[in-house]
Amino acid sequence: MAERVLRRNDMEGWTRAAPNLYPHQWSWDSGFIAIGLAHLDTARAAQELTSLFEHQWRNGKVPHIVFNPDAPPDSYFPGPEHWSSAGAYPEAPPAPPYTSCLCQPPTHALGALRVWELAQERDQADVARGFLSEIYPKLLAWHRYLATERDPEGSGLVTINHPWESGTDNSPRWDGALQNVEVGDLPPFERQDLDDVDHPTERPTDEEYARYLWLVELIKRVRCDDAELYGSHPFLVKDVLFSAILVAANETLLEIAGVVGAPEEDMVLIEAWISRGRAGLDEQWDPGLGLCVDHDLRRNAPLRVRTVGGFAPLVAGGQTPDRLDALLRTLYSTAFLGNPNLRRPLPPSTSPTEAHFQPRNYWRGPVWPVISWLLWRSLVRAGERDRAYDLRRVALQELSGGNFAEYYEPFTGEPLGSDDQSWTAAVTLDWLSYDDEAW
Ligand code: 9WN
Repeated sequence: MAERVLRRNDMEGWTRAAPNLYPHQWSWDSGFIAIGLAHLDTARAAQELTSLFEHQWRNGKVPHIVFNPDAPPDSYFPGPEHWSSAGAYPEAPPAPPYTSCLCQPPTHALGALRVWELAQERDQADVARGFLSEIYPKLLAWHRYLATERDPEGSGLVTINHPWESGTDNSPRWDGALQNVEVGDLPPFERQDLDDVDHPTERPTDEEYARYLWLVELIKRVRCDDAELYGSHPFLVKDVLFSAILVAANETLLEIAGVVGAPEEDMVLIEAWISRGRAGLDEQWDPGLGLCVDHDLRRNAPLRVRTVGGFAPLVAGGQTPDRLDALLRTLYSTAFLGNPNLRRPLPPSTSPTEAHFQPRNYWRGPVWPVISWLLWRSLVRAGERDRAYDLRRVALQELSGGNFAEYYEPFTGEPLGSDDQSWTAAVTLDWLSYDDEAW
């Protein structure tokens, strides 16, 4: 069934994130989708990433959406016309197809390495090696962009300009920082996303959307110039989960660099990014919460909320035994997997102990299978195989309903948001490939 979802969402060379709600190519979805496709077809999995990177900006940025020119008008808001000046930005590639001016967490190297690993099992190492040689310099340029333009302080932490860049759009992680954003003159807008869900409470509010659109407007006004944004933009946040995914992606890039025979200086650079990233995350550790927290650069204040983003150091790996213990204590506490009201011990996007927790609302409570997969992968890498095994088993139970939903209500297991979400199907395929007996 998971395979069928990916085939149905295949747009010949790239995959739409979902059949109705998301008819375009999303950046961090593609990294996960490549992992799923790697189980089905080496060349097609590789193509998922090469097609996305065809639209990489000149400064290395990978846009968060590549708009499908054939999608029906009004199928997604804000659609290509909203970003249409993107073709005119100095760093943007020629348009159409139009791209958004934002970016999302760098899951792409994780996808690329999985293509390589599985291709070897299928006797397709040559195809995959060719793909890695082609994608490696693009991945390096992408990670370099994040390490420089998005971290001029050299803190090891990536700065985001918009909640959409985090991928966890309306998480209460951003509530404090969004208070700095005063919405200016915005033309009236009509949302499309509410048509594709059962109830508007599953999606962000209109007030949140107004802020999102206003931030886009401000980014467009400075022609997406990151240095200018540093000076002027009201939403400037160090995102710990984004930064941790970059560390994980850099570890993977190091492996890819080895396969393609990259020069020694690249290895040294990538290793430095990894150490700097882990050190930056250390600085954001909040002993009271037992989690890592984001940092609002505008107010110079930590954003203290219990969300899955706080497990960033687990995702980044390489933690001391004490820090790993502290993270696991929080993960299995009543704030997360040990919460007695959960239908299944799967990580709610926001802790049910938080005042802002809402069990049906998008990133404010529901369980997202891709986030469970990320934590599962992190547990495996941390040597916590039994815990990882349990997480995967329980996640697959929830997915066996066959909806491949975007997210799930944590207390009932009800599928929410879009059905047939590509990245949900993709991580299902990856989980299914692990043999219970051999575990
Ligand atoms: C805005 C596609 C994307 C995911 C994001 C998720 C949601 C978009 C939206 O869908 O965001 O980018 O319109 O709500 O929050 O993580 O990449 O699946």
